[in-house]
Amino acid sequence: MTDQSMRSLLASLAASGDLHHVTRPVDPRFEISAILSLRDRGPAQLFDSVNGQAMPVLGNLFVDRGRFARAFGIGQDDLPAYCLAALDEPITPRIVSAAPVQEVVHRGSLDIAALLPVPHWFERETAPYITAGVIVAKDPETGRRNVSIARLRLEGGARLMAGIAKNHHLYILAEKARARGRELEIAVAIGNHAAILLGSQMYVGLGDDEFDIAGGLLGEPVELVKCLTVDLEIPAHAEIVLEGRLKPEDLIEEGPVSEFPGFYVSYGPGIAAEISCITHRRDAIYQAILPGYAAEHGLLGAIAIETTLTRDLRRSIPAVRRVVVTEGGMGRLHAVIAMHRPRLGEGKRAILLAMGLVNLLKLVTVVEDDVDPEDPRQVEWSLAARFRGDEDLVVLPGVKADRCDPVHEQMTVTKIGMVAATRSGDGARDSRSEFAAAPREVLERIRATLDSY
Ligand SMILES: Cc1cc2nc3c(=O)[nH]c(=O)nc-3n(C[C@H](O)[C@H](O)[C@H](O)COP(=O)(O)O)c2cc1C
Ligand SMILES: [Mn+2]
Repeated sequence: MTDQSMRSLLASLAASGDLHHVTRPVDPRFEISAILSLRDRGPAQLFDSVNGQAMPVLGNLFVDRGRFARAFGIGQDDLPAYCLAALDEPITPRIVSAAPVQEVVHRGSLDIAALLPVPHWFERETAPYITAGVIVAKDPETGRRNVSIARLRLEGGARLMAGIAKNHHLYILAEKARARGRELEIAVAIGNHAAILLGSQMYVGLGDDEFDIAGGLLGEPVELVKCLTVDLEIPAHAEIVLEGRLKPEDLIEEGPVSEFPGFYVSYGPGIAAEISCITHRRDAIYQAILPGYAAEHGLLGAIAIETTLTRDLRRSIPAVRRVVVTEGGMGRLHAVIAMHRPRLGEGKRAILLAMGLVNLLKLVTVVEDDVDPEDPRQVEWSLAARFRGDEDLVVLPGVKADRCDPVHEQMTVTKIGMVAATRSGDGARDSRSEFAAAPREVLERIRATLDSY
């Protein structure tokens, strides 16, 4: 059986020197934020000593694709196929009766800020935010489970505030509860295996349980345990769980909050939540995800978009091999689609389909699969080598935008597509698709023995 906690990954990172212990005491107010952003690409950071707090804080855990591959026990090249397989073969969770996450139980009048070392991230944000909280809820109509992340701001005592986008399922569930004059039970799991975090981000339908995808990623059912004060189940191997209710009639003005483009935004009012119980492991580690324009925040969304989009594009256009949502594009707005010998016009078709399927995408570049779509240099090389501005460019002004797009006007944006592919027609290859190289057999022989030279 797999270790369904985040701890075997921590042990593996420690063994390879990819886990840095910050032993010097840090202030949860801005200091953790500063250290994580200054070390955004390096080893995971474990803050052993947080002022005024008993629990350590872990940050920058999933800052590159290799970390996800390591968590799944696979090679990094296999990650895209591995994620696709999980989407195609979801596994239903299993309920267990005892769980490490319920070793310690706090009930009664709770002060979240005293129990958990929640960082205050940025200067103009008015309070600390829980950023790695995976929120479980059930549809008041159908009883179907939903799992997703929304940042939760500390409002004092047992109160929180969630700013949820109106198109997200969790918002739709809260609306359904409000229409029935009810509150929406939630459980928030902090400190999770990669499968749970990534599963929570997958673009699946309303009514699809993201824990099924997480099970696919684990290769076995996610073990869930029943909550103590709400009728929900949460990952048994998480570090910390908060149980409570969203109160859809109780709105709190959010004010400035950081968003993935890196700027502050003001979305208006968020929904209040009241926490009734906190449980955690005896030696719990508080996981934090640096929000804003940061590697981990970007990558969680990027891999999820890539996986669902690859599946959906391939259903209509088999020549699609890979989709990469780029880091410079904030892990949300720009994608590269690698296609195998696209027919004339097929690249443009993939662009239109991708933009239609994922509202966030506004710059999509098609390359051929003889280049690595993960490498920005090779993508630019493709533009230099294969893109003709007069014919291979698609410009679509006035398309509906996501609320997060930094340049949207009245929620619309200009979308751009570029096809950087050779013109092969039906089978005939352009001479400019043939790379100059030594004979294949020589290359292969030397490659196999290169270390001896
Ligand atoms: C670190 C992190 C923080 C996020 N914070 C929020 C948030 O505050 N509000 C929100 O609406 N979505 C947020 N998201 C995005 C949602 O979790 C994501 O779009 C998810 O797929 C929504 O799922 P749902 O439609 O099932 O609710 C965040 C994602 C990550 C990775
Ligand atoms: Mn959902």
